[in-house]
Amino acid sequence: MMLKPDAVRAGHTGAILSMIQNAGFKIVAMKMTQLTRAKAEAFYAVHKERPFFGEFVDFMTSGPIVAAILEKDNAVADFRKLIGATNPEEAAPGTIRKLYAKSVGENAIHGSDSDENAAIEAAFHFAGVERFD
Ligand code: 3AN
Repeated sequence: MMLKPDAVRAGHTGAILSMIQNAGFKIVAMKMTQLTRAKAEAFYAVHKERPFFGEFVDFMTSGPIVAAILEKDNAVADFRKLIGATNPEEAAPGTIRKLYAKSVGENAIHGSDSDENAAIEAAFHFAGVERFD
């Protein structure tokens, strides 16, 4: 998962990490870092043809993010339930995006959409010695 620059800038890091831990996720790796343009473009490469891509990369590189690897049974589906819909207006009450997201682009948090992508994204952010799973 990543806490996006809007959430980190607004000082919501602690509150969101608390929600994640209280929902039963174990943090097995974590760091604060800032994505370069090349890294953000690589991370979101599947979206590169979409009209919002350039603007979204501007936003994702606009300040620090917090990246973490989380563990839990059924983690991908349960985490997506916890974070809520991409568009905060459609996110269910009590979800992280309902509470903290500003818009469909600046939506506070990223969660992997499959176990396969979770493994790819974990390797993108963390070396073996930074992982405690
Ligand atoms: P999710 O992050 O919920 O899996 P995706 O995969 O549809 O959502 O979108 C990838 C990222 O692109 C999202 N995190 C979102 O912030 C951004 N995004 C999606 N749609 C738009 C849009 N219409 N305008 C700006 N940014 C968008």
